[in-house]
Amino acid sequence: EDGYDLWLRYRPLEKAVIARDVPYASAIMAQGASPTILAAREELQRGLSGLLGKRVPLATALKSGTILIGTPKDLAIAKLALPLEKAGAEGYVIKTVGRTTVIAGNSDVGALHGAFAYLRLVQTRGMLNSLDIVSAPKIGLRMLNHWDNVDRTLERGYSGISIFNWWELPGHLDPQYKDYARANASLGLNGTVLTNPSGVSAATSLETAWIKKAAALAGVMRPYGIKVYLSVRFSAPMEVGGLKTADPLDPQVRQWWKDKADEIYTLIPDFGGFLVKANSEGQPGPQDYGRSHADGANMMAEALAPHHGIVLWRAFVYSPSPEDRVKQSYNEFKPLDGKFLPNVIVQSKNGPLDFQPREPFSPVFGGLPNTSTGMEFQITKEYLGFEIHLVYLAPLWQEVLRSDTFAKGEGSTVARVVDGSLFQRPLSSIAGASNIGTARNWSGSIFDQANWYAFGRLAWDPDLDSKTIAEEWLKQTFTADPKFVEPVTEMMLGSRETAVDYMTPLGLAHQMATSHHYGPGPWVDDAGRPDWNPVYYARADENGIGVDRTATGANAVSQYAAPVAKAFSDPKATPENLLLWFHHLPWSYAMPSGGNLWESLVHHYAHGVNKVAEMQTRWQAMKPFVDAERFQITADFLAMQKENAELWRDGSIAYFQSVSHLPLPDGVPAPAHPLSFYKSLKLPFAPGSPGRTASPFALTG
Ligand code: BDP
Repeated sequence: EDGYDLWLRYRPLEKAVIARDVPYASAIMAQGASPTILAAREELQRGLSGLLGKRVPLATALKSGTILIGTPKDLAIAKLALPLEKAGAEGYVIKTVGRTTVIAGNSDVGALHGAFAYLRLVQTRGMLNSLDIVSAPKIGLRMLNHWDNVDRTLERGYSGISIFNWWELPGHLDPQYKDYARANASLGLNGTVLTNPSGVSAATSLETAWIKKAAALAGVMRPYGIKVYLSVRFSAPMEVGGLKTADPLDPQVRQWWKDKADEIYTLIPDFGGFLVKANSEGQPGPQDYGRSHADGANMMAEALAPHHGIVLWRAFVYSPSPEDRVKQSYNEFKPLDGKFLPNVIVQSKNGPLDFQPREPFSPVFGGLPNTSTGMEFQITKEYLGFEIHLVYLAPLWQEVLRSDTFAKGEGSTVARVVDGSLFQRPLSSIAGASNIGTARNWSGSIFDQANWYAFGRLAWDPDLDSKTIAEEWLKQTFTADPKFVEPVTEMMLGSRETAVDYMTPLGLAHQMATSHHYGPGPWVDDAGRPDWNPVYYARADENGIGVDRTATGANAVSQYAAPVAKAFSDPKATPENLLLWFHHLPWSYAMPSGGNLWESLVHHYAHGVNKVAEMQTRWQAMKPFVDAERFQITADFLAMQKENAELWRDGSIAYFQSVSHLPLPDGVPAPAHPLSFYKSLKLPFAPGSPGRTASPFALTG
């Protein structure tokens, strides 16, 4: 098996489970003939036939064991008095009525989501005899953000090239597009941004010929309830429209965006809207004309509003400035709170810096009560070992979503900001920077499929638990045998902390080598800008390490609500895993968990490597449960991860020891090589390395 089937494998269940399930799934009756209902029927038939090991027929009359799917437009469903009022526009009810299973939504897409949920239930070996399920998504817009360039290179992508073959579009629709839509719909995702917000792709894709290509993709996504969005470049009126300016207050510019929006909606009537990266990392934006982010966003919002389109305006902005980089996004957007039109969402990365293995939550969440604030996670693991390292990201996302902003007192979690309920916002959204490419297994590695899966599941319900999600994914992707599922779930759950340990323990961040971000580079101090340098984020010297972000330093703590600020201001109250993010402390600082700071730091690196070795051993023991191909790629990658983790450990220890001049704690072996060796390491073939890609994005620190 090569992994192409993802979690929609539908291989036959165990014989006993089949015997148990067959009486409840003997035929499928779909009410309605829309493309969406037909897609749901097709999926049910394909899924059940595979799982039950024999073709499940379509039926036109209800019999014992029939699965009935549709909406209350159908009288048979309407008269069942299902609790559909709790299912919302996109959710579903699954209910056993006598010997019939009814899968219903208020809309066809709701029913489709129900079909996928039902198949998940069957695949995870749930009981089918007395179902009574109601589910509705908690977040309105649930989308992937592709950082795919129109030349098909992927920014920060490690899984081949873009699946969107712009050259062949719109003439040829690759069958993979439909499988992509199926996979996303199975998670309940309802949007996809097709193009990269950085670089010229975001202008090119607004040319008429490219809009037609996007329209063809929209046609494939539509039955699956997925709207397409485009990234747009702020200067597009000049690049595409030939205007002399992109000033958002210029009437001609405003007209250009209106005309462009009208054109797009003529070709894509259900187009979702625009994603914008402006005045960030060299991208053009309203500030080039002395205007604010609100001026820029509102201009686009006005153009999209007649068509019910949305502007997703990224909050990831920072510029060379003496101000602490992690404060800049909040500083920029806080004064604009309440100034955005209703169809604007300010989309912030989860942390105030940049998709690090661990950061505190961004103070933008909770800080903008009068602005719809969307979440942006990174599914592609730019800072977490690319496709090579086995790192299950759900625990990271869950940690963020469950963080309490205290914006309206205790319980004001990030999840409640993002789902719009805390501030009663009209719009809510969550986006994941995609890890999908042309690799046969989609994500580059098998275990990175779990990150796509987990993102989608958390987007539907941010309160889901990472353990539940891991178990679901494993059962559908490999086997339901507890001898496999239990140890591998445990391995997945620990994998993120392991990466934190060998890369950036105790609240360190951005210690990655320049530009590609794969290996260690804590010594780097010569990047293009101070805030692209790892030394900026560790501030290590012979006295200590860490960044003082309390009132005596950069005062980033002041951006959080009082109880949070108070905790982060005190090293004793700051979670140990964020200690050096907020505090500069002496090497001799006594750690609550034992030992001093220096010893603790070194131990974390060593522990991380040991944990990777444990993952390797554990995976070897799983050989009997996994097919050869998927077993081998995972084993190979774990071996590569181990080597890389050792480099992280030894390179980091060698560097910090050169600064602290302290002896290594007992039992920790000295780095295998002198510091100069680690400094000399180059990764010329790492994706994203300078010279390796023709893509137009600017590589950053
Ligand atoms: C950084 C990446 C860069 C992206 C940027 C962004 O290194 O490639 O363009 O984030 O999110 O982490 O815009």
